[in-house]
Amino acid sequence: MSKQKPTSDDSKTRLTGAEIMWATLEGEGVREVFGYPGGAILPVYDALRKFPIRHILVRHEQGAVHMADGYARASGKVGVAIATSGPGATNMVTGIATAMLDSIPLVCITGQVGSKVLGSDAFQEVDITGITLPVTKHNYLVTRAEDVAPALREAFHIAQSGRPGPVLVDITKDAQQATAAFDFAAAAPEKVHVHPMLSVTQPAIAEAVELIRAAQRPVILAGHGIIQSGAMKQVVALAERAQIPVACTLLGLGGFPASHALNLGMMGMHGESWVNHSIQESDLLIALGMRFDDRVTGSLSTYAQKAKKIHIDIDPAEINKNVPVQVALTGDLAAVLDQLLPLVRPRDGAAWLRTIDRMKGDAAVLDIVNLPDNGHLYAAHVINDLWRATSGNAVIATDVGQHQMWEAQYYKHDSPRSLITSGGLGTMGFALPAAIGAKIACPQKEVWVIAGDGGFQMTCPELATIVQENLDLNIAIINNGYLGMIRQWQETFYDKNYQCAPIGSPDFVKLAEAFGIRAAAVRTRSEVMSTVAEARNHKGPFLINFLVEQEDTVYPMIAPGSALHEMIRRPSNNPLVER
Ligand SMILES: Cc1cc2nc3c(=O)[nH]c(=O)nc-3n(C[C@H](O)[C@H](O)[C@H](O)COP(=O)(O)OP(=O)(O)OC[C@H]3O[C@@H](n4cnc5c(N)ncnc54)[C@H](O)[C@@H]3O)c2cc1C
Ligand SMILES: Cc1ncc(C[n+]2csc(CCOP(=O)(O)OP(=O)(O)O)c2C)c(N)n1
Ligand SMILES: [Mg+2]
Repeated sequence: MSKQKPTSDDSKTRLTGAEIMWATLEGEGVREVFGYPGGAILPVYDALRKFPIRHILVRHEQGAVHMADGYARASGKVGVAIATSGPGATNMVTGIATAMLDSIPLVCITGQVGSKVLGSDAFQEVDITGITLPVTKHNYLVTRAEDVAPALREAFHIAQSGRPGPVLVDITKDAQQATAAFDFAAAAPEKVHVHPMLSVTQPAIAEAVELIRAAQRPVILAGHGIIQSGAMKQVVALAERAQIPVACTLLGLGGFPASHALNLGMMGMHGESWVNHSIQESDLLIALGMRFDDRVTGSLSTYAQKAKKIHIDIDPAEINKNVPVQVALTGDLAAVLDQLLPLVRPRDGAAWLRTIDRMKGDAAVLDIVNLPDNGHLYAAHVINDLWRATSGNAVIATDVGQHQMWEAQYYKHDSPRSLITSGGLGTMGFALPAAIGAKIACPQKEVWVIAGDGGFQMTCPELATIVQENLDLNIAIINNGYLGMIRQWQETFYDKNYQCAPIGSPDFVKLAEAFGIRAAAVRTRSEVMSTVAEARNHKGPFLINFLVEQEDTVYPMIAPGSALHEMIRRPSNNPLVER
């Protein structure tokens, strides 16, 4: 970390460490932060009134980090969360790990006990830099007021450069109280980490171009890195010029428009069968900003055996980590594609696209919109209806479980940053606070939470934050009376031994009303559209408790450790039947 350079006239710019913290955030362009006070961070809260920054008081520090995370995912900016030492800091850990696993840029600031008592088991002392070392991109313990600005400026730089991620800055109470000279410009990081195009040499580019030219059955694997790099246009250009079909990861949804004719849909454990079969039959995979997660590959020893692979990713650690590749182009995706695209010649992909269409014909789900109402309310129908009602334009924050997978299958995302979901850590309780962050980042956008009855109960006290901030966002609880994804695994792999899978809930309508939020329950399909319309027309938050079919299963599914093509398909009596 670079130390702030001394200025010639310190007297004009001397501030407390706490004031320096806010002034630095202001200088970094921060307008909103999410936080919760406590003893070791009180000097910071005392100084807040002097700065034009909106502080959103949360109900739990995990919520603050998920809000900062949702804010970052929706806007592309760095999210900021603040907590006190000890329990405040440890409550942040799940949120930080969630952001780390999905490469989300955050700066988390914690108060720490005084520097003189560090290591003495002082009141509310925990070694939060030690605890978060494995789940942060970097972290700092700041013990002097003059180091506050340089540490924070470096934290912002690290959080958003290269592969983004969360950075924690722990500031002792005496560092917040002491004074130091403040000069924002002088506190800029000395070492700016530039990410060179590590292996983007002309021969490597030429090799990639030749692999694309020669391929008969290419597939683009579209990942989260497309959205993070802002490379959507380049990816569409590549796919269209070379007529290559595109399969998306969960976090890549929206990075390539769902309605595009070349979009196959989501790959992996709950991807549609034609998507996974295309990958297994492919002779060239072009992986763009995705990390071959195990939810995506199934068993590695049987993964895409016939395919050569090109991997474009900003993080060299991802290259050859899970899947060996023939050509690696390590750098920012948009910049790499800018070099590659002019060299790619139009190709005729019709034969391969026809083959995939035939696979699709065999497995395509009938348009569930047109399925007759059989008196049951299926989660897939609810989500598909929500997609139609919002014309696919809403920002959706999902929780984790079956409803998350149905959302991925039945809400079609055409634009980037419109799906906010915890992929890598799979953190239940994420959706509600993340949606709050998204709404604060993008107040003009329509924002919906889609949460399960289990996960919603993990962070529902944040309903109070929605009311406090007067946020106009809507909540859909997909209430199946179960920890549904757990029940599904027990049904399939544990002989239907539904241990601890049924879960009771409060009356969610009454719960919402107790917070001052309008709410309604929906039990039949015929009520879905009218209730969604009521929620959308209502000025202010609205919660809908969808009482859906209890023992419903997400298909297709790949059992853990199985090959990508060994899918458990929809049984013929499933309401979402296949042809
Ligand atoms: C219940 C559950 C079920 C799931 N089922 C599925 C499933 O069926 N299918 C599925 O796909 N996922 C599924 N997931 C999600 C899965 O666990 C992973 O989170 C997801 O596949 C990761 O997608 P990704 O590799 O695109 O994104 P990330 O994990 O975010 O990786 C992004 C990659 O892009 C790179 N990158 C970042 N910025 C840039 C840049 N500027 N330029 C170039 N590269 C960049 C990064 O280095 C990284 O390698 C599931 C999750 C849960 C919780
Ligand atoms: C914090 C946390 N604890 C446990 C899990 C394991 N888990 C994954 S899905 C799931 C069930 C989710 O139930 P619910 O929220 O009702 O959603 P549903 O699957 O029914 O749609 C559980 C317990 C998790 N992902 N996160
Ligand atoms: Mg449930």
